[in-house]
Amino acid sequence: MNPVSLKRHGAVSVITIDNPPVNALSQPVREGLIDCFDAAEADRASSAVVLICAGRTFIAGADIREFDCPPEEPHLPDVVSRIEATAKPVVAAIHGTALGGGLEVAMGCHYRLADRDSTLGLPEVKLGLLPGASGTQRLPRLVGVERALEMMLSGEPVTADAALDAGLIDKVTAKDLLPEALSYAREVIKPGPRRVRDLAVVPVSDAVFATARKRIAEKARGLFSPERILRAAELSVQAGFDDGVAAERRFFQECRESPQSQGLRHAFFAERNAARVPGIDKETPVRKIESIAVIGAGTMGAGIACNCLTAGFRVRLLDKDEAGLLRGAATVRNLFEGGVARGKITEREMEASLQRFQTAPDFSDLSDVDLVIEAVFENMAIKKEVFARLDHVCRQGAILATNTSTLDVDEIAQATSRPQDVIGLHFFSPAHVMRLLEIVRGARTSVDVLATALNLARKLRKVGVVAGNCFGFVGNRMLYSYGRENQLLLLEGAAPEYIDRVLTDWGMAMGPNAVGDLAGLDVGYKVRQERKDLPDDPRFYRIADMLAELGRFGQKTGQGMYRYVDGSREPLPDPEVKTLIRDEARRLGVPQRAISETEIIERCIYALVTEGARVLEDGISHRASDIDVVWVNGYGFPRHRGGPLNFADTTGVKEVYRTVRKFEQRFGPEYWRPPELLRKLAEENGRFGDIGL
Ligand code: 3H9
Repeated sequence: MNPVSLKRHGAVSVITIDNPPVNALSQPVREGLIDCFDAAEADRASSAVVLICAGRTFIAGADIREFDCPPEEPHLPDVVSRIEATAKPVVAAIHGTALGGGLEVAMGCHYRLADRDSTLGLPEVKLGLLPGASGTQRLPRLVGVERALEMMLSGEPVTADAALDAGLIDKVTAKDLLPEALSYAREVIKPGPRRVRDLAVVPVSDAVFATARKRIAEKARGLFSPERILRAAELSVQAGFDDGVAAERRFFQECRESPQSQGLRHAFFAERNAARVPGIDKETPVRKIESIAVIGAGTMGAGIACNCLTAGFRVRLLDKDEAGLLRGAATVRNLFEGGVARGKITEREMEASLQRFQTAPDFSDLSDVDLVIEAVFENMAIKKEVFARLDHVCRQGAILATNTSTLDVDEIAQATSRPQDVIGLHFFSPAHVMRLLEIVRGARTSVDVLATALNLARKLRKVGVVAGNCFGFVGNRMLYSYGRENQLLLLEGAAPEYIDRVLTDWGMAMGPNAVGDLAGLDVGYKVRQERKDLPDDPRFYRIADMLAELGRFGQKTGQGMYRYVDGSREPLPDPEVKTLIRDEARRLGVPQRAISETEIIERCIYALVTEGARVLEDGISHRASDIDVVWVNGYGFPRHRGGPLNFADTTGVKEVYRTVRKFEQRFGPEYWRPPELLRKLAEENGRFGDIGL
């Protein structure tokens, strides 16, 4: 079926795009638009044109899937020019989201009318691109350079009302869109076409660009497309429209071919694929969740409570004593007040959320809740005790979730008489901010509980990724390998700040040593103390253990891998730690040496890749891209590299395998024996992205 159709309503031609799910501008849509505009232009009985979309949204952009294939005609910039060249007035009728190429098409139209609930934006930067269908030249003409830069560099959409204020659109309506658009089209027959390309750009001082450049250097360090967006915006002032568009086209092609855009596009689709879980579809029943109890009022519990309240749930918070409960309730309020102070929510929204919040003095208060999320201390005995009590008090059919980050979900489930209702919901700290929710499926977790958890993730505005049950699931299991290499590198002579600098330059949000201090070195220490299956290697996490035993827990004690002064969070290198490491290396017979940046990156990142391969081999993840989603959203892995396994694919699995073999020979097989899957992919010239579902 042709995704673009033309029908005349009296004197107005209506061109409708119907290309579900989001009316992306795939090749047949572009071709259909040219054909329909030609036909509408030729129709003597038609005096104006309305461009509208069927389904849930106006055009949400170019078809991102096509960016991996050779471009096919007609190209989008030509389609936009064709629309603008129409001799009759053209009205874009916008609902849902007009994004990227979608907004560029709308800006090619002569008039723009939007539904009050719609949003408009140029999010290309989030895909490592820049608006490539004249958006960089049209937006500054409509809203001014400063506002255009803000929208293009943040990629954040604006509301219809804000777009109207800014001059991006001409009219907002709360009524039925098509009749409103028809009436608007009849109104503009007289004034006729009005072309954005003919508008002058209001000149701005150089300081505007200098400020934007500074912001990019701070906030988008190492990213490829923001600088090109800026350059294109400069050209909107310095060059004529056609020259600006020609330059934008060149920049767009450079961006499209860049590894960064490939990584960001991979991350986009990986997040959407994560919701596809074998055995679960639209027909799978889900349980109703309206009220949630959170057990454990520490930082994590309070963050989870805040997240659930924001999503509209009723929340009860429980802790072991009154003091803990009061502290937890105060933390929840503080988190909301912080949101108000930063302009993220209004005072009214905060009050509305807090109205749904209660503290629960006792387990018996949990008898009617739909879901319990346990966030108590990471200790199996304590967790089992909590679950046994929950089993006793909760209604049948309530979902019992544990926020454990490492422990065996099946063992916890065995403390109840209803293991089918038990699941892991692993939140990441701060829970009201971090986007990842690792959903751990126990051996007996029922399918409807899993489907409900996936729904819950969406409601909490998180990406839910399903993982099987094993130590640390996907994220923390892999973190162990990454952290192990960091710890060995310390003994071998790389300073904490050197390792952290190399890995953050590579793109990690924080270095592993700064992360350890932030999370608390006592936390990992206690987990290792409980584990029975650690390698028999005196070097294994040795430095972290020593620091924890010295009471150097990190930021909270003012000393850890780094030192901190006057309550500041800035990590300062600590000569005492260097001496401690050097002495311990000597004691253990580990020679210290100069270590290259490449070695640090390869050892830390390939440790992630090899463990990721094992996670796949063991069936803990359904597909490689789920692992990527976990690392990008929960562990600060650079999004523009797509995730550890996408990074392996772009480096070449063969190349990764060769290096892992080299490490095996040099450092021994215990940590570096290549997983079978890695060997097989390397031999077959395969990619992680091709395996799984
Ligand atoms: C661009 O326009 C470049 C131009 O400047 C220049 C070109 C020359 N393409 O997110 P959802 C799929 S760059 C292909 O779950 P929601 C998505 O994969 C583009 N597919 O729904 C999913 O598929 P599936 C600039 C797309 O309601 C399904 O649609 N535009 C595209 O939560 C539903 O998506 C953007 O960056 C696409 N453009 O959110 C906008 N968009 O069901 C990207 C979506 O098989 N899109 N799909 O998994 C979004 O931000 C959200 O999808 C949107 C809807 C807000 C529209």
